[in-house]
Amino acid sequence: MSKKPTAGPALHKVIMVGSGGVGKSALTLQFMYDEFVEDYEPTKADSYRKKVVLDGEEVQIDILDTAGQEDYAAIRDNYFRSGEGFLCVFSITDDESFQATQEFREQILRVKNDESIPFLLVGNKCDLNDKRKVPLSECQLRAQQWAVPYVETSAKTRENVDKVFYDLIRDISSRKKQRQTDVKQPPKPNSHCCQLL
Ligand SMILES: Nc1nc2c(ncn2[C@@H]2O[C@H](COP(=O)(O)OP(=O)(O)OP(=O)(O)O)[C@@H](O)[C@H]2O)c(=O)[nH]1
Ligand SMILES: [Mg+2]
Repeated sequence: MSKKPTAGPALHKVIMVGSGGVGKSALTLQFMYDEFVEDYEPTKADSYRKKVVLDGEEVQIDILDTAGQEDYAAIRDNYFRSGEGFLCVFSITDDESFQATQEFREQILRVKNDESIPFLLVGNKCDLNDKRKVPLSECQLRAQQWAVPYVETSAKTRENVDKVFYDLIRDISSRKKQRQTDVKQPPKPNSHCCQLL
């Protein structure tokens, strides 16, 4: 008797976005391998895959670490299209990188055409609080305007590193489950429609 093929663990696709040097690769490598990379080597594009247990269920997370440097801006659309969720990273020590998140957000919304795409605003390098250039209140205000969570991280100390990845994949996963139930349940008959007497 032929067995039904069993589906593997769900795969969730996360994209790291943000200006050059804010710590996208450092966050990714800390999450993947529990190590902090001191050297700055600008990324072109790197992808990673990891199995994790999310609320008791095994899932796979696919991380695309994109280039922040402007030289690579033209290829971003293609990368963004494949994303199911985004970590939009800036450095709390660099106001320009905070201002740039506005453009990243706009580009993501344009490419995905979905206002409620899973998305976290991430203020990285929070271990360098004494060099902070972006007030916490400004970060929180922007996140509130976008209706997204704001979390501060440090790829150096590992603070909130797991949190941002897990919160994002939880959001991606619950949206997928919601869509599946929407498909299974036919729309309820419209209570306003006419009845034949
Ligand atoms: N103190 C501190 N340094 C960090 C942190 N995250 C990253 N860095 C440092 O900042 C520099 C840039 O980090 P990357 O992760 O390479 O930056 P990126 O965003 O990937 O840059 P691109 O690949 O050019 O887009 C490196 O020297 C890192 O060691 C952090 O949380 N705290
Ligand atoms: Mg990088």
